[in-house]
Amino acid sequence: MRIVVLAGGIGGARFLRGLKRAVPEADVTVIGNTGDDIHLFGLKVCPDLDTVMYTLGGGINEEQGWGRSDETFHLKEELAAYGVGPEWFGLGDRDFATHIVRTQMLGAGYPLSAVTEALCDRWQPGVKLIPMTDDRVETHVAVEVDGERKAVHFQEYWVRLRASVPAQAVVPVGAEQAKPAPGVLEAIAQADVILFPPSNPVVSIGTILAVPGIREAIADAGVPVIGLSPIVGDAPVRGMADKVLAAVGVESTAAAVAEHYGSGLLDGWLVDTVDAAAVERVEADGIRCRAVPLMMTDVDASAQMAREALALAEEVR
Ligand code: GDP
Ligand code: FO1
Ligand code: CA
Repeated sequence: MRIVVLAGGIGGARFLRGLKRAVPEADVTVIGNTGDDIHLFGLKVCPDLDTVMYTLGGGINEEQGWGRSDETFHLKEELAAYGVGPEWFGLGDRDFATHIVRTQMLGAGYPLSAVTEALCDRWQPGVKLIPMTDDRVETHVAVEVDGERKAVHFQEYWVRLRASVPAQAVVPVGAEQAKPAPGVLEAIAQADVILFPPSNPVVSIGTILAVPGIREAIADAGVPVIGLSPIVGDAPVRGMADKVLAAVGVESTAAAVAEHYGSGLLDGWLVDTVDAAAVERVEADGIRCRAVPLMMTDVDASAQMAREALALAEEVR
């Protein structure tokens, strides 16, 4: 069975680790978010692609959920000694190597999809990992600081500002002109099921869906599209998804996120057992809904979530 998963960083990666335990890994194609990508120190950094690659390849910092295990920060410290920042973004020495290889290959003319494949040759994530696009897309967030409205890069909003100021708008700059990377539309067209893991609905899955052609291909695929809620008990399990949901006028509840995707896109939706009361509301919107445990406390729990998503897919098929 061919499974396509749209993934952000930590939420997507942890779900995929469970999915790999539930199905043959060769069946899985992951379309990764690149809206979080940022150029730092002349290097191209792709946080969400790397989080998926390191998590599935065994190189992730488990506690943090991003960056490399067994990491040191000498290079960052040396750069800071020259007064070269930003200091607010924690790039470690081991991680730097990934960005150097990526930037070098991009400079030599390889598209990001080919570079990602080359990096995955080392990490062997098992699944096929494709960036949503080879074109440059950068999520920017409109904020008001000291009475002045300005746009900041998503990473600056998320990491430096810690989403402490209200997001007035979230814009995937460049998305409108972007084309899906080679293999993206083909994987969707050939899929037997499409999954939205508990990734951020706005800045992860929303950004992937903003690449022209991807949303349409999913809606037209004619196969079950099943999502898992990243909102449990009316709050994100981790991170600040509530802040970017507010920017698009969506309340932070499992039901509201399902409605945000809509029955035109979503056939089934899993909410956590604490949100069982939401099932009726979601089903009234024409989306089949079940309440099951959705906390990815360990790989077994994530694998069980994956099985529940696939069972719901069979129910709506
Ligand atoms: P990011 O790019 O690193 O922010 O990761 P994603 O976009 O893939 O996922 C972020 C979302 O994962 C957040 O909104 C969290 O609420 C959600 N999340 C993290 N851990 C869990 C979990 O154990 N269960 C559920 N249901 N959601 C989770
Ligand atoms: N997240 C942080 O909260 N602080 C950091 O300093 C940070 C550095 C970082 C470096 C490489 C990388 O791949 C990811 C990194 N992240 C960091 C995580 C990442 O930027 C965010 O979790 C997501 O993009 C949010 O969606
Ligand atoms: Ca992300």
